[in-house]
Amino acid sequence: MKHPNILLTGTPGVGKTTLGKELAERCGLTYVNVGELAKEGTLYEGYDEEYDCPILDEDRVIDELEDKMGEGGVIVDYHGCDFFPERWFHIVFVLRTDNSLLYERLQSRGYKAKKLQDNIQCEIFQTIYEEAAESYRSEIVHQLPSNTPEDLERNLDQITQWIEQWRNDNN
Ligand code: DAT
Repeated sequence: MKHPNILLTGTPGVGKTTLGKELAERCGLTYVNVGELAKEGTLYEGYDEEYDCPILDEDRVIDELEDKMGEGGVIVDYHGCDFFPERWFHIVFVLRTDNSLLYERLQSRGYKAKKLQDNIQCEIFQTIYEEAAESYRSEIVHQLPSNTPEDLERNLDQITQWIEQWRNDNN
């Protein structure tokens, strides 16, 4: 494998898509948004009435991505992380955003009361960070602040450096 696979995870609205797309462009990697992938391929196994959204068919998502992940150089973006094979990723970043900022971002995205509250709680209880910590070796799980454009720039620089180092070490 010539290029590493990277997982970007965290509560909806923390900035995974923004970071992932820019990172892919700068580093010549492939960006995969699992939510979009599922929508395009209708990779669902039912409908969640409480949350008013389709339920991801995790097995089919894994089947769909397996070959690509085997080649390396993929940045995966999803607001969950416990169902991916652990072996897929060389590093995992959990993006974190302060509640007040996240609230504004989700509100301007049009999230209504319950969905808004649930996602803010998800961030307060660091649900995704704990999910990542339970699913991957602690050495490869890193939290990144994602509050400001400066944070975004710093994250891009740091991850770009890490990718270059990985390429030097593995080629
Ligand atoms: P996600 O993919 O995690 O749902 P996103 O990339 O769509 O999040 O970002 C949500 C909104 O927040 C979007 O309007 C862009 C903005 N944003 C992302 N990262 C940011 C940052 N570091 N500073 C300020 N705004 C940011």
